[in-house]
Amino acid sequence: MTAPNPEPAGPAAALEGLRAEVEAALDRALPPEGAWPATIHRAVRYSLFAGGKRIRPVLVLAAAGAVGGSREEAMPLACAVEMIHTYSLVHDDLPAMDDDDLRRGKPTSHKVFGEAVAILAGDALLTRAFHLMAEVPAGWSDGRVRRRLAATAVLGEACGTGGLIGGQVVDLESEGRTIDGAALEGLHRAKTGALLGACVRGGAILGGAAEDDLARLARYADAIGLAFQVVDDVLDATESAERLGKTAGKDEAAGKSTYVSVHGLAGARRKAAELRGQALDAVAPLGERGALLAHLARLVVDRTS
Ligand code: GRG
Repeated sequence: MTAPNPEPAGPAAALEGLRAEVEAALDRALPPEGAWPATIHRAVRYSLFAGGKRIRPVLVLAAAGAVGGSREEAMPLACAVEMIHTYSLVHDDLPAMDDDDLRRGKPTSHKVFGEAVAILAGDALLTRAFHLMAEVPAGWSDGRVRRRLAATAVLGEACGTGGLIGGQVVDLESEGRTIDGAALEGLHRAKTGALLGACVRGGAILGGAAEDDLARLARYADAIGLAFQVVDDVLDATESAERLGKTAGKDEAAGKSTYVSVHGLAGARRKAAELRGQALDAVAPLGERGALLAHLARLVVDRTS
């Protein structure tokens, strides 16, 4: 394995550096906008470079770094998770699903390119994500190939019917119905938590984590995966569309149960703070190595968009 990359001073500076590296790697991982057929590459790039926060790829790189792995080793997964996340947003916004006009502060893909191209842009992002994970250079050691395969399996499971897809189906079925706290938690752990969990677990696997660190990072992943959605529910209820870059108050309008409707605003905020505490406790034994993950846990809970 290649040597760990040095971190710039402080987690905030490290985070900015990683974001810039992710932007450049995503750009390299896709055909240029004018490549044949240009429409699909324009649509893919329109959504992928629309200003996402890049929380998921940074989590991959931070998890790999926390166990001594390199960015080079983890970058394909970092790009793959952002492609998959973007595909899920493009498809979620379609008229057949959430029927939304605004995403990442811009008109949604189907508003700009039409429904058929938006569906295909999501498909292209999902396909390219797994293609990228399968691009293993000749000459890699068996151990390195096995780690890449294991991370790919973690990613596939998180996107499947037990994760992202399953959570989305339950979410669609729960529109206009009241669900209890346990059902809501199950839905969120699948729809949002599974992919975030795959970022941390996959990054740790690619970094060559030992069993005890893997278990710590899995606990961290479970906590922030749920915290992310609890905070999303709070923001949906309290923030403007302008700040969120997407339609606000949609959950309530669609008659969906949320952490806020089930537990109240104060209860949802308490839950998010409790989960942040669990995430920080999980990575505390890593000391300085876990500083970026700790910073990200605070960002996920304290974010305002
Ligand atoms: C269509 C298979 C399929 C799944 C859709 C992503 C999703 C599942 C639904 C979108 C609605 C939603 C609230 C999802 C929860 C995940 C979430 C909070 C997404 C937004 O993630 P951010 O805040 O977005 O990281 P950016 O734009 O910053 O990347």
